[in-house]
Order: sequence, then C-alpha cells, then structure tokens
Amino acid sequence: MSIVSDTPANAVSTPPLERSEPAELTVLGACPQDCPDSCAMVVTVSDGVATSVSGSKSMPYTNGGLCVKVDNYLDKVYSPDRLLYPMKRSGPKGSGQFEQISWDEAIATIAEKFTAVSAEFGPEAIMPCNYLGTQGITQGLNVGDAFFNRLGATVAERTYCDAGSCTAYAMTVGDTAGVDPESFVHSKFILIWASNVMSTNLHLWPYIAEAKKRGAKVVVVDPVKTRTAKAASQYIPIRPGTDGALALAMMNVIIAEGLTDDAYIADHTIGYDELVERVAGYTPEWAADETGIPVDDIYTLAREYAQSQPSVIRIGVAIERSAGGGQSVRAISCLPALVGAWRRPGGGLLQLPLWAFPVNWPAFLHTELQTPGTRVVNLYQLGEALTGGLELDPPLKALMVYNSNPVVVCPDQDRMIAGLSREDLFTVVSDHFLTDTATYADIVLPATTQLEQDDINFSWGHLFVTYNNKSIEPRGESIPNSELFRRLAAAMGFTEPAFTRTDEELIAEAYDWESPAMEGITIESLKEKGWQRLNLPAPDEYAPHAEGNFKTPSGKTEFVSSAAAGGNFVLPLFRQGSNDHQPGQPVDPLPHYIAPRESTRTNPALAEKFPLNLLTPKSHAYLNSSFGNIEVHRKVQREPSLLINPVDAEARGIESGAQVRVFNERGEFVVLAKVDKSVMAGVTVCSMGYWRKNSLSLSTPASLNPTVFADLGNAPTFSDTLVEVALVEGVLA
Ligand SMILES: Nc1nc2c(c(=O)[nH]1)N[C@H]1C(S)=C(S)[C@@H](COP(=O)(O)OP(=O)(O)OC[C@H]3O[C@@H](n4cnc5c(=O)[nH]c(N)nc54)[C@H](O)[C@@H]3O)O[C@H]1N2
Ligand SMILES: Nc1nc2c(c(=O)[nH]1)N[C@H]1C(S)=C(S)[C@@H](COP(=O)(O)OP(=O)(O)OC[C@H]3O[C@@H](n4cnc5c(=O)[nH]c(N)nc54)[C@H](O)[C@@H]3O)O[C@H]1N2
Ligand SMILES: [Mo]
Repeated sequence: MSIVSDTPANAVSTPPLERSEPAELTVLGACPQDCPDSCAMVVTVSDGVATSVSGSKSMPYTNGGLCVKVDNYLDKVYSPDRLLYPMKRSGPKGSGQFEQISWDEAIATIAEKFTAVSAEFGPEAIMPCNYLGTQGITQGLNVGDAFFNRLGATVAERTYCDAGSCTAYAMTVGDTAGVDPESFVHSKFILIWASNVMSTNLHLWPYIAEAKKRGAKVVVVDPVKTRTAKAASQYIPIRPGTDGALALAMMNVIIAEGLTDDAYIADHTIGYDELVERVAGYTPEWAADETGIPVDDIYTLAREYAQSQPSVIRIGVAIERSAGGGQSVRAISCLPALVGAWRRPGGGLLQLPLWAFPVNWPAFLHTELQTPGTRVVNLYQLGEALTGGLELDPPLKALMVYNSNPVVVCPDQDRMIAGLSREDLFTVVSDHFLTDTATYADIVLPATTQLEQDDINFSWGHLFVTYNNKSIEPRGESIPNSELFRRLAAAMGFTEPAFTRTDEELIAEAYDWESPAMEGITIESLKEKGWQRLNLPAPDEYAPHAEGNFKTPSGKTEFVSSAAAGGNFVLPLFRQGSNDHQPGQPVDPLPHYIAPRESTRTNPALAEKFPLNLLTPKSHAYLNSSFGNIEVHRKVQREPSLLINPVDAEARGIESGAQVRVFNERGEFVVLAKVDKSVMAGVTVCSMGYWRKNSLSLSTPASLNPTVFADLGNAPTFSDTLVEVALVEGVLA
C-alpha cells in the first residue's frame, strides 16, 4: 500500500509513513466515476477501515471539495447490500434468487459455458457489454477487450457517450483538447450549451463564477432552466434538437455583419467561401421559427459572442442526442475560428479534453488479438439484438456485463428485459450491487470499489492525471476487473502476455511516458502526489490554437470537412478498437441543419398521439445509475419525477405530486408530476439513473427512448423522444 499525505504537488517528497498505533493513515486516491471532474481524493483509514473521503485541497481543479455523490462514497463501499461473493441463479430468471458459490466454481462455469457456446454457435454468439462504471485506465473501459478479442466474441460498439459529438468535433477541429478549463477565468463571454454544469461538471463552475465576477457574461442554452441556467447572466430556452439551427444562424449574423476575424480565417481555416454560401440560407428569422428563440435574442447572442473576446463555448454531451446532433456540434465547432476566439487563453471550445492525455490505448484495446471482420453490435441496440430484432447469425447466446447497467442506461428497456429473460441466454454480471441488470444474471460476480484497488486515470474535463492508491483491503471476495479477466483468461487457456499482466504492470503501460505531455510525471511521483498537471503551458498562457495547429488533416479548422469524404464514422475508442472500419452514409462536408426526428413540427402524425418531448438528463445525486440504490443519495434525489410546464399540466388536469403515466408506442413509466415553468411548454423532463426495481411501474425513462442513431458517430437520440402524459387512475403503491 502506498501511503502519503496530501501535500502540494511540488513539495519535497517524504518517505511513506510508518504504520503506528493508533493507526490513522491518509491515502491519496482518485475518484473513479465517469464524470468530467475526475477529482483527486483523500481517504483516511483507521485500523484498516476507511473513515472519510474528501476532495484534495492541493489539487487546483478539485479545490478541496467532492460532490454530493462521492462525498458519500463510504456509504457505497460499506453498504450492507454490496455483493461480496460469487453467486449463481437459484430461481427463475429475474427473480433475484441466488446462492453463493466459490470463485473456482464461478470461473469454471463461465469458461465451460463460453467454450460450449463457441463450439456450437461460434464465438460471435458471445458478447461483452461494458462501459465506464469505473473510469480508471486499467479497470475501466478496456479492461476486458483483450479477453473478448482473443475469444472472437462479437465486438461491442460503445457509443454510450459523446461518440457522435466527437465525430463532429474531430471532423471540424480534430481530436484536440481544446480550451483548458482553468483558463475560463480569462473568458469574456461563456456560452454553456446543453450542459448542466452545476450538477454534472461541478468543479468547472468556480472558474465560470470567477470569470463572471471579472465581468464575463454567462449564457445558458437549454430547454430547461436548470440550476446552472438560474446562476447564469442569461438563459435562452431552445426547442430540443434544434441547436444546429441556432449555431448556423449565429454564423449567418456574424458573417453578414462583418464580425468575423478575417486574418484568423485566412490563416487557420479551410472552406470559408463555401461556408459563407451555405449559411446565407440559415437566417435568424428562420432559426427563430425553428428553435423558438426570439429573433432579437439570436442577433444579440451572435453579436455578443463574436465581439466579447475571448469567448468560449462549453458543449454538453446532451447536444448529440437528437437526429441532427452531430451536425449541431459541427456547426458549433465552426464558430470559434470564425471569430478568432482561439487566439487567446480562455477562448475557443471545451468539449472533451481527454485527447490531451497520451494514454497508451493499444496496450488496452489489443486490436491485434481481434479477428478481422468480427461482427460489431452497438450496445444501444442490445435489446433488439437479444430479441431477434437485428437478425443476428449466430444469435447471441452468452452475455457478459461489467462496468455497466444496460437495463437502465440503454434505450428500449422492455426488449432489454425480454432479452435478458431468455432461458437460452447465459448472462454473467460483475458489479458492486445486484443492479437491475445483475438481477437477470445466471452468474453474479463481486467487484471491488475504488478504495480496494489501484488505478491511474485520465480526465475528460481537465488536464490533470490522477492516481488512485488502494486504501483498504477488498470486502468479502470482491476482486478488481483486471483480476477477473486474468482468472477467466487462465481458465480459457489464453497464454498471451496480455493475460498475465499484474495491476502494477498494467499501470506501468497506461501512458506513453515518453510523450512531452508526461514530462516530469512518473508512476512514483503520481503515487506520492496523487495528481499532476500534464506538461502543458500554464492556464494563464495556454491558447492551444492561437496559431492554428488543429488536429485535422489540413491542420486548420475545416469548415469543409475532409474527413466527411469517408462517410460517417465512429472513432476507434468507441468501437472497441475494431479494425473493421465500417464507413456509414456519405456526409455533406459543410455544416447543415437536420431537424429532430420526433417533434411536433417534423412528425405531426406521431405528435398527435404523443405531443410532448421527453428529455432524460443526468440526475443531481446519482452518477448515471450508480448510487441509485444508496439511501443517502435517494434522499437527496427524492422520488423520481416528471417536470412539466403548467400549460401542459393544466391541459391534462395534472397537479404537482400526482402520479403520472408517461408513455409512447415503445413503453411507459410512472412517476410523480412536478409542475413548474422551469421547463418550456411542450417539453417534459425525467432524469435518468433511478433504478427500475425502485420505480412505481417497474420501468424507467429508458423504456420510451428509441434505438435509432443520430446522424454522426452512432450517437443515441434520447432527446428525440415524443411521449404523452396522463394522470394515473387510482394510485400505484
Ligand atoms: N450529477 C451527475 N453528474 C454527472 C453524471 C450524472 O449522471 N450525474 N453523468 C456524467 C456523464 S456520463 C456525462 S456524459 C455528463 C453529462 O453532462 P451534461 O453534458 O450536462 O449532460 P446532461 O445532464 O445529459 O444534459 C445537460 C443539459 O442538456 C439539456 N438538453 C437535453 N437535450 C438538449 C437539446 O437537444 N439541446 C440543448 N441545448 N439542451 C439539451 C438538458 O436539459 C440538460 O440540462 O455528466 C457527468 N456527470
Ligand atoms: N435515457 C438516457 N440514457 C442514458 C443517458 C442519458 O442521458 N439518458 N446517458 C448515457 C451516458 S452519457 C452514459 S455515459 C451511459 C452510462 O452508462 P453506464 O456506464 O452503464 O453507467 P452506470 O449506470 O453508472 O453503470 C455502471 C455500472 O458499473 C458498476 N461498476 C462500478 N465500478 C465497477 C467496477 O469496478 N467493476 C465492475 N464490474 N462494475 C463496476 C456500477 O455499480 C454500475 O452498476 O448512460 C447512457 N444512457
Ligand atoms: Mo456519459
């Protein structure tokens, strides 16, 4: 165990403390959650028991505070409901009846079953389902990739989050980290576009607040007046999925009124003349009609954005979740170059700074173990895949879920449940708890939490590497994901070096340590300090694209995208590194508008039956579905509810607190109504993340979401969902 105190990163290192009685130790950890903030944590341990977790005071971005979710992390670690032993099913599928077995029996059962399925149907009848339950490089996204690639299993395309946005962003500016969030303090105009920063990116807020204090204007564009919108200088409500119209109209105004930075455009962009021609048709008047935003507000937004330099845009993940979500991000990504925002620290775009981290992805993706041509199935279509909707040959006969809870996070919940209920499907789930998905497993395996394992992190919200020192011994017989796959590989007879690496060896391979970004950073220094900033210019001086240097093929912001010629694509990271690039539909190389698929305006026939648009954003107190079972988090989050505008509520005789049924042709769920004008008329909101087994109707919003992809990167279309809402007759207990 590496034990160090929370000293500033540049302090002289001290030798690990000797354990003495009474034994209270301070261990430097790192938050494992799938969140842009990736906090540096401090864990106190007394006699082998963790007694507190707190945010590192020395780490600038964490700044001494955690969030409501991870402040209570010990409730999760020591929960009486933790899975502590492997179990096998002892009742009907989904009954939740299990009996304890040994690890030897569990591993042998899985190996036998995988071998038998593979022999009878071929290995593609087996499929993994995983994401970022834990985000560390060694225990997270790629921990099982070597195993499933070697097995020849169906490749899981994991476009859970930001894949469409990333395709659009990469087409425009390349895979660049973009604006350093710490340099937001220098921004004069901050446009928060589809991001509820105060709930989902809390540690960015102090930088925004500081900029505001220094005179910056902060504008939020969202269909909901969120807590973030309430704290902004201006809130602009927008119809879901119409963001592209607003961005294109902003470009129209900026160009028509000569608010462009012509020198920047000449030196660092391609395709300007074509862009000018393209956006001429996207007038503010047209956009006002499309978005529901008053035309004067569009003019003002465009002018202020262009003229208050440096201006910065924070794009939230939700923007990708409509039919034209990709093109919305394309259009937004063009804006900073048009006005020369990239010239100064604090100007440009913040999307996903993950790209700054020189993670050694090949050492974890292990595409060399993949059989070329192996079938790829997108996890958002798992319900269909399990129930014959995708016509798979061979059909799926075995599923292994780890780091994910597909029943709650994937669309099409009813078919997911039908699929998981199949008697002929062998399902393994590794998790901390008996989740809605684990309840349907044949074999359940106990996983360690972050306090019980070592790991090393990247971040997709800031520029610091964090290191997690293990602080306590695993509870029960829980094991890290890495150990699970070592055991499974051994049982399957896989002998390649990829399958015998210890956790220490995995951590040693996590980064390209020779990369200039890692200068001054070693495993030893990380273990001791807990966190270190990548070797990049200081935030006060850092303007990564002041001189262009975009990561596109041309090195410029590509108004006309050269990558579009290859058709729609999914970045390798999201398709389990599949070497099997499947180009999608051809893509218009210029940004353009694609209206939502399910809206009263584009689909009046559907809207006649289901006139309201359902949004399912993140909850405040859960992390996706993680913590959805923990009492203290449930208290903070309160009962699942549906936010509905008074106009829509009144028309349906709905009052706050009433049970309402939310439904469409795909399914239904029941929650309590919350009538409030913070949501625009025509739109309703139910946060995702609460558990199906804790719901009134044994269903959650996922049962209503479509499995159709957005235009780019196979992104989901959660925000592109029409529903109707009705009072429940009688009351469900
Ligand atoms: N508390 C908490 N924090 C989290 C998470 C969590 O579950 N809980 N999850 C983490 C993860 S995995 C992610 S990806 C991030 C995501 O964090 P965000 O990017 O903030 O994503 P969401 O909360 O889904 O949606 C943000 C806002 O977008 C709005 N929105 C929805 N559709 C549209 C639209 O079409 N246009 C516009 N303009 N706005 C729209 C919603 O009303 C919502 O207020 O948060 C991370 N942090
Ligand atoms: N309707 C709707 N659906 C959405 C979204 C939305 O906004 N609306 N957002 C989408 C987004 S952005 C994302 S990122 C996905 C998130 O989808 P997921 O990554 O599936 O997120 P979680 O629901 O938190 O599920 C993670 C599971 O992993 C488990 N876990 C945690 N640590 C470990 C570990 O070390 N080992 C193992 N074996 N298990 C572990 C947790 O207990 C939890 O059950 O959801 C997507 N789904
Ligand atoms: Mo996400």
